[in-house]
Amino acid sequence: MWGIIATWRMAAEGISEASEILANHGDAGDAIETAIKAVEDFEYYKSVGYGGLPNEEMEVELDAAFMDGDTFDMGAVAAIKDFANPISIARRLSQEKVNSMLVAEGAEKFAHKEGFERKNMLTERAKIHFKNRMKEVREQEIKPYSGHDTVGMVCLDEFGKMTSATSTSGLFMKKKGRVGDSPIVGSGFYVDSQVGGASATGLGEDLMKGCISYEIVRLMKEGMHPQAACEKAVCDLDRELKQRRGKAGDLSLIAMNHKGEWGVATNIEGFSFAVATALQEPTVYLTKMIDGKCVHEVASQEWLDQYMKTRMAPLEEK
Ligand code: SD4
Repeated sequence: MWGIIATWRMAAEGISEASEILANHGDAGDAIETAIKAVEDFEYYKSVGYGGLPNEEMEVELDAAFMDGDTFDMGAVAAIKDFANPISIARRLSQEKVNSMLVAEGAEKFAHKEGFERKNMLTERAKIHFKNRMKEVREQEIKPYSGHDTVGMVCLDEFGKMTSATSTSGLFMKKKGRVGDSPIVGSGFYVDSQVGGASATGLGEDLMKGCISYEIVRLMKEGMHPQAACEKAVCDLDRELKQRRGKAGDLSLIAMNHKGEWGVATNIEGFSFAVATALQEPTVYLTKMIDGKCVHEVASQEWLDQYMKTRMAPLEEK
């Protein structure tokens, strides 16, 4: 059995590439890195890699992580600027026994020394988004942070090895140096090849309060199906946050177990995800929570076409 699951529609092309690697007896580390790079490289996805939206100083600071579920090796970068593929740097760091999570200049120095590709990640399109948002924030008192989609994945190869990985530009207009859940083990991602893995997208500040990716893996270890584990973890954290703090941020989780069974849960409307396994062609789903249970629907061709059209539509300064 092999399989790969990822947050958001934007992962679909990467998932397709990865599924070919996995079908041809490839490694879960190579497959997941390839899939995440595809998202990082596509400039119209505005919350991951090239084209990612900047912080409040109009700089693109990126977070990424990689974990190997056989050895628990993990590597992460946070608030890194001007490198094309943060995921590859995170994977390289996962081979280090110490110093495997680096931030800002330290991460950049490491990446430079290791010969990773430098790239100015701020696109003209992202600059327009920034200027328009600044104007909206000034005129309409809207929250600057809305509009953010981290890519997070879990992958299983034919040999039983599992990996998990994330990549994000974090929250639009975040403070310089702000780090979310995505590079934080247990919150943005976790994987154990003997059990399964999980990865998150949403409001990092709230996802971290539940160590939610680890919690899902823990529930799967107790025998829960990934779907039940995701639903329980998301509902419990959503409820606790509302009880104690009056509100809960966006929480969306994907998971896969060591058998290639998968699950997804969210507390928002319109969460999409992509999945492919030895038994299932790459498929994009939309999901919503009804009475504590998530209902997944295959995305229609019309929805998929519209998605790309809006992402790539010409953008003008307001
Ligand atoms: C963060 N969790 O930096 C990320 C952002 C995200 O969907 O996932 N957005 O908090």
